[in-house]
Order: sequence, then C-alpha cells, then structure tokens
Amino acid sequence: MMLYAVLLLTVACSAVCGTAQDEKKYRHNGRSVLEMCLIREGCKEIALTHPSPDDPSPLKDLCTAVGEKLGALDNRVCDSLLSPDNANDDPPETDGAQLPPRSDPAALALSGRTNYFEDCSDIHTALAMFNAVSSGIHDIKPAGLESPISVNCDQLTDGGGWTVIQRRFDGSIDFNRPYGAFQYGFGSVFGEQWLGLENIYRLTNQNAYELYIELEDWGGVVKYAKYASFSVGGSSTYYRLNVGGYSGTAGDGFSLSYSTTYGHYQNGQGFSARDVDNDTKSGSCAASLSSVTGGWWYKSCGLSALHGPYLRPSDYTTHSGRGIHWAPFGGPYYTYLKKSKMMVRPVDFEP
Ligand SMILES: [Ca+2]
Repeated sequence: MMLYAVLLLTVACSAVCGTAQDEKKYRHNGRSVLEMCLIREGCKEIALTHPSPDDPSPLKDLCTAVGEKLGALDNRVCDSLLSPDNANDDPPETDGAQLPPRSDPAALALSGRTNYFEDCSDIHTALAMFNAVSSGIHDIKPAGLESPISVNCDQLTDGGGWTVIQRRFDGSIDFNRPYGAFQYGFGSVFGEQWLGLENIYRLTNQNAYELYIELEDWGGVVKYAKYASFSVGGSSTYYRLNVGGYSGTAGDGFSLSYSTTYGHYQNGQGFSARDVDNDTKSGSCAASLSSVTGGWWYKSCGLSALHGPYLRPSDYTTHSGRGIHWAPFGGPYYTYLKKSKMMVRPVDFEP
C-alpha cells in the first residue's frame, strides 16, 4: 500500500534528501522533514480509506490532532523528498511483509483486519510516531471481540503501554455485584471501572501479557505488584487465574510463594462472586462478611481481594470486614486500601 511505499522510501532516501535550510524551516519536535512528510502521507491515506466521520480509525484522530503541524509543511518540499527520483538506484532489500507489524501502527490500522488497536501498547506506539504520547481514553478491539471497548490507557507508569482493567479511587461505584456483572464489566471509563472478565480474557489471550497492580493506602503510601505473566481463562474455566513472576513493593497478594496445596495459593483458581462459589473453603469467600468479600480469584480464601466494600478509615471496625484488601501491603490500612489500579501490557512491549 501507499504507506508502505513511502516508508520504504525512508530506507532508500537518506537525510541528505532535503537541504539544511529546509530542515531548519520545517523540522517538528525533533522529527526530520522527511519523517513529517511520511506521516502526512499516512494521514492522507487514512483520510481516503476512512472518509466517514463515523468510521473509527484511531489514527485518524491522531492525524487531526497534529494536522496543524502537518499543514505547515510545504507541498513542494514534500513532493521533492518523496519523489522516486530521490530514491537510491538500489532497491531496499526488505519488503513490506518483513517489517515488524508493531513498528507500523498506520499499516495495522489500515490492514482491514480491524480499524482498532488491540490494546494500549499499540496506541503508545502510534502516539510515539507523532511525538504525542500521553495517557487517555481510547477505543480498542482485542482479537475475538465483536465490538470495540473503551479503556483507560496509562502511558506513564513503568514505561506506559498499559491497558487499565480495574480501578477504584473514590468509592463511587458499588463493587458488590453478582458473577454476571463481573463477567461483563461495570462502572465507567471516566470513573471507577471493572472491565469485565470476558474482555480481560480476550485481551490477555491475544498475546503474552504482564500485570501491574498499583495500590495506595489512606496514608498516601503507593506500592505496586507486578506479575511477569498474566491471563485469565475462558468462561468454561470460570476465568481461571494464570499468574506468575511476582516483583514489586506491595508484596505478592496472589500468594504464589505458598505451596499449591496450601489454601492461600490463588493461581489456577476460577473467579468467584457473591452468587458463584469457586473457592475451596466451606462457605463462600466472596459472600462472607467476616473476612474478605467481593468478586475475586479465591482459594481458602487468599491474601488479596481488591473488590471488597470501599471502606474509609472512619468506616472500619473489627466487624466491618475487609475492603480493598492486599495483605502483604502492610501498614495500618492494608485491609482497606484507598486506591487500586490493575493493568495489563504485552510482555514484548518496548517503550
Ligand atoms: Ca466454597
């Protein structure tokens, strides 16, 4: 396609294609004039292939956002730089099929397989192309989903590229819900949210993913737990937890250091909620008021439960049960934390 053709010209045409005077006049955010011209060609192609305002190409939004800079480019300069006459006589060895797909988000968006990015790491790559990396809300469509979903992208934490699957920070959303609610998600991308097990299953099974959990207590202490591998199984497994490779400062709340025969080891457990009991305890961890509560991957029961009631310090009594709970966090608030955020990213992501 056209975009590949112009990208190939990048290989063929060295930096000497433009004059020094042109470089100074048209350079933007550290990008060469040629790069800016290539970006503009990509945006033009997207405008042609996705002409309808209702046709959702994420790159189209990006092109609009940088349109003013692209519009300042001199057509004659771009035409000259992109002219085949400027290409080397020797054609480049590579061809489009050999380019790594993640290096060309425009081509990905145009591939016809989907107009959407698969996750926030792809969006990071696309934003980086425009020197416009920032966190924000985007529509993505993980492989296997029929419709896009709206998600928060964290492009700052630990190099960015994270798709947020859960966040709680003010207690505005009730997390005491039945299994079906956890299955399909609730809350809002603009506030507290649970993305839904079905979406998380699709998201974490299109690639090898890692998990980052950020937690904050009522004293303002922020800690994290990172897992080098994370996915959930499909509905027939009750969205079984597959997690491994802990590192971080908050401690391992999935208790992977315990023996698999011990009651706390949560890896491999199906998801439970107040009306569906997949734990190994007599009675239900998710429905218990005296211990942990809320939908989660329990065994008997475990060291974590991030979907308990939203308890402020003033709400907490010895009889109030546990709220947002991550036992190894430590400190006075570990059983009723103030904020939690869970997010996933492909393990091969490179900021
Ligand atoms: Ca049980």
